[in-house]
Amino acid sequence: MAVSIALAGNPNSGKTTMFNVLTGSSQYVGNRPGVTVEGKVGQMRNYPDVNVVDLPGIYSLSPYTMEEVVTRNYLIDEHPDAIINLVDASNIERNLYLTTQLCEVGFPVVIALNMMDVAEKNGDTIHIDKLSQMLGCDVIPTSALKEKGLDELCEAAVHAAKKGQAVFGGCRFSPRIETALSQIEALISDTAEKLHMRWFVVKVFERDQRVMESLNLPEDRQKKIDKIITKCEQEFDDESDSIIINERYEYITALVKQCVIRHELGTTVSD
Ligand code: GDP
Ligand code: MG
Ligand code: K
Repeated sequence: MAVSIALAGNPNSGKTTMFNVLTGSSQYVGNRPGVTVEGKVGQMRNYPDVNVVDLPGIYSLSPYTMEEVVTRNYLIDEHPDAIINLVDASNIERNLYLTTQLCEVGFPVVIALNMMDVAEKNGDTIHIDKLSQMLGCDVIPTSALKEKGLDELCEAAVHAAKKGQAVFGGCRFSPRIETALSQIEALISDTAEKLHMRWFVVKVFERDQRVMESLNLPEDRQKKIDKIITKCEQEFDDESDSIIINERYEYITALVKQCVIRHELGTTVSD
């Protein structure tokens, strides 16, 4: 059976350009957001048994836009063998917000750190090994436009897909939130698919209605879960989904501080 590898990333991170160079297709490339709504499929160059799927551009795996829902459903229902997450190297903080979520879904993830030509022109230095180590997945510098890094990317992605080792990464949240997440996990662990457990647990904490419905939990468990979440919300004086958003950004800020040196500052981003 063919291996399938999905391209996921923010709008304008270069997914369609990458899809075209990896598959020899000529899909429309442009600056319009949301151009790609249905995932297009093509064969990976040099790998006849590998399919590449171009997913819609998204900023988050929340359920608020059609693109987000298409991508979520594709990941959870169709089970790609690996995800190539396109990250715009010249806009790394914003792009990593989605990365932290993709790393929670449970598939092997390889990051194509794209637009490296732009980052280099800006004089930025990105410590690839450190970034890879902190995120727990391979990071391959690429330029889809200049066709750089493509062989390395294909090799890493195919290797990850065939090895099938999921990334159980993403952020570590604060201890209080991790405690609540463990309590939720205990209440859904016999219903939610093990592969996607981290994803389900975080989504339940965020009170994601679609995920709650898909789990079809008995009422007493729903009540217990609600109590766990409400307690955190009271302690943090914030809604659960914004607690998660804030902690993701804190995590990314710390990560970028260690991995990216901006030219114009000559020092790390936050100094
Ligand atoms: P998508 O929205 O993620 O599918 O992104 P597109 O493939 O449509 O690309 C958005 C824009 O970025 C287009 O103008 C591309 O030519 C350009 N682009 C894509 N990859 C690169 C790259 O690696 N370097 C540079 N400089 N531009 C790129
Ligand atoms: Mg596109
Ligand atoms: K686009």
